[in-house]
Amino acid sequence: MATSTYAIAIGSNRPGRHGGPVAEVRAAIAALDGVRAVAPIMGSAPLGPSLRRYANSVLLLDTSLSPPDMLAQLKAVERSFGRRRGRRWGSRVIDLDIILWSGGSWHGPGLCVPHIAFRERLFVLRPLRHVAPDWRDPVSGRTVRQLHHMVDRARPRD
Ligand code: A4P
Ligand code: MG
Repeated sequence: MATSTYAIAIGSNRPGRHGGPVAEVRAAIAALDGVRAVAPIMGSAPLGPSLRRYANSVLLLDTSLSPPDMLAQLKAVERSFGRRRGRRWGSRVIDLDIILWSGGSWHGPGLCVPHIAFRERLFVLRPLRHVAPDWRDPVSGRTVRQLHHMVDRARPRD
């Protein structure tokens, strides 16, 4: 029985056994249960030391899993995709982060929801806006549309 909804961010900037980053993102979407909406897969410049471009998306899924159990399932998918522990922000076949949870906030060992950095990240907010523009961040009180607008406006333009 579905009791809550999660917004999950997906990122890849390394080829794996499914193909290039876009194929890895597609395969991760297919590996998750309860998926109800998927944003377009978007290319983005890397934030951090990695030089490889990312493929990013966001999906909404309905589930009865608690946040720690949801995270455990995401980590199991990451492992099955061959992700290895390495340098923080290093290249990765697949990265799955919990961005928002319909239950609001969750703070526990190794898990913080909403994701602490999502409000500043265009590579999360752009796809998130496609699937959940009206979802209100329980911490700032702003909608995803408003958060996206703020970051997009502050972005340097050439
Ligand atoms: N953790 C705590 N809260 C959460 C949450 N809400 N969702 C803990 C998922 N995990 C959460 O994450 C480290 C630990 O954070 C987890 O073990 C979990 O217990 P990780 O995914 O294992 O390691 P990481 O991804 O290397 O570190 P981190 O800090 O999550 O990196 P980010 O912030 O995910 O950044 N540039 C572009 N363009 N696109 C990207 O997708 N991604 C990153 C990774 C950097 N630059 C990028 C992109
Ligand atoms: Mg992560």
